[in-house]
Amino acid sequence: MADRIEGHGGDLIAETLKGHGVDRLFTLSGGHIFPIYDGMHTRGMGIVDTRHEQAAAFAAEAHGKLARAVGVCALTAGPGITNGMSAITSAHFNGSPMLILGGRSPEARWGEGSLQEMDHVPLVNTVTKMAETVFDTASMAKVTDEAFWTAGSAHRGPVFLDFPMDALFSRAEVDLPITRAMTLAAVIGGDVDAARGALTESERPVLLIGSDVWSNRAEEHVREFVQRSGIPAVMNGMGRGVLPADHPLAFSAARGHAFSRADAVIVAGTPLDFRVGFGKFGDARVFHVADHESQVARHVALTAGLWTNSFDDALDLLTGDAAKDRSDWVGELRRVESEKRAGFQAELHDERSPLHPARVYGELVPRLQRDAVVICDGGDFASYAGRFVDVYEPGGWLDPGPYGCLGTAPGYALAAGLLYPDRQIVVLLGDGAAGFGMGDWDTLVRFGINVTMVCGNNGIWGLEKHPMRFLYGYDVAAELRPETRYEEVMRALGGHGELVRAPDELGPALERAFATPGPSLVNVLTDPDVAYPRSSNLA
Ligand SMILES: Cc1ncc(C[n+]2csc(CCOP(=O)(O)OP(=O)(O)O)c2C)c(N)n1
Ligand SMILES: [Mg+2]
Repeated sequence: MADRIEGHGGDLIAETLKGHGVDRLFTLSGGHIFPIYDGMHTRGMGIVDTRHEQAAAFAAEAHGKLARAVGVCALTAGPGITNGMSAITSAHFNGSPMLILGGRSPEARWGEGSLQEMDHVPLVNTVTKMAETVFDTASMAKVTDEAFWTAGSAHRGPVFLDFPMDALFSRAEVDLPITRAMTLAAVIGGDVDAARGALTESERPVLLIGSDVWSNRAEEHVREFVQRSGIPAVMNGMGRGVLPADHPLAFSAARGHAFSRADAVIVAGTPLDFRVGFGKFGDARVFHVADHESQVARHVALTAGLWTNSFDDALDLLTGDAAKDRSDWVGELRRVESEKRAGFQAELHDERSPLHPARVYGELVPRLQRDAVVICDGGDFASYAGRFVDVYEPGGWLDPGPYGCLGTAPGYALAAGLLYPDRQIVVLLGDGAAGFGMGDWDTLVRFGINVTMVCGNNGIWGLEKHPMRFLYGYDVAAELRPETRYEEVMRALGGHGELVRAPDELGPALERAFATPGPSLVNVLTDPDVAYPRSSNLA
């Protein structure tokens, strides 16, 4: 990287990003951001253009989650940025490192009514770690560098910059910011005294491993900790796969039992939100270990709240050195896990047509590779994925996270496919969710993304229809058209499509989809009367 550079604003931004190892930009075209394209294009950096800014922004978010490096998108002024808002907000809720480069109408005419003249910073302020308009061309490299570091350091999240068009097209000569390496000494903050050795005597501890274990690159250390301590673990979000699903101390179906019987629950790297019963685990003592002070729960009476850049050191602090035999507890959980899994078998092999949604997983799961990347986008159909899909490698599971935004799939698949052209990438897609992003199936075709989308087509917004009927005895606004031919849409856009009406058609259709390069959609007609057996409170 040159020490000094002369160029337009886009050159300065692109050169800074290149210095940080960025090699692709997700975007949808707009004149306000042409210099950013020019800066990246002339440096041989990839420009991945989508059909809707939500896909560009979700792709940047997913790149951040998967690669554990800041994902970058450029969104044009006004509607480009508002179209990206849901993905920016998802990145905020998910702690995904992401940099949004926004266009902005020219400063010299501000107030005169230029096209898309809008002040974006107040809009994005509440869901970003940093949001700034860079008025001065000569500052663009330096502020981009600062934004990059801010997005990528714990607790990670989205950072927004926009650039007035006149400043972005102008030229400057500047020193390039020096790229710093991030080496931090291990630090543990919070209730350190209350935590020290607190688990030494615990009979029935459970560890919940969440996304920030993965995003802080602590998966190997946490795996070793589990091995050392013998403490059984459950996983959520990007924490799935930190222990392979077939590890003797990994549990999923027994999770409810584990939380209700535990005498201590250690939650590492995920908020104590609705996904974990808001952090109420019966009488268990609760320990929360986060990657930043701001992330430690305040709504739960914690025995100890810790923040750290070294999850395994914090966990070691809790357990102390003494090894304890907890084989009875682990045996109890294994029995429950096996019973629950045996109880799933009937629906996994259900013979009905249209299919029981669980049968889709009965066919799919045995065909998943160990390092498959599984992406969930939908209501009930996606919830079944959480129950039935076993993850064996961390970074192999992408759900929308606590913001629960439908429509993530095309952007998430785009990022995953570009990162891992040789891995199996599978999207579990509700038919309602499909409608949010069909235009970007075209993007998946254009970029040759090897993804198999399996659409659970029940003809309804199932996760809304069933609860509404339960509450009111009727439902409105919950119908979709039955048997919509989503696979024909995929074919029309240049991908591969299959329709499945009966269970025995599904396996061969999946095999053909996996074998076909580029995107495929397997449209599986599923029984609208089956509702996911939900036990958790969402609100
Ligand atoms: C952007 C957005 N809009 C609305 C919702 C509310 N919502 C949650 S699940 C759901 C139904 C999803 O239907 P579908 O994708 O067909 O899956 P199904 O439940 O039928 O399996 C809706 C509308 C949401 N989560 N996100
Ligand atoms: Mg549906």
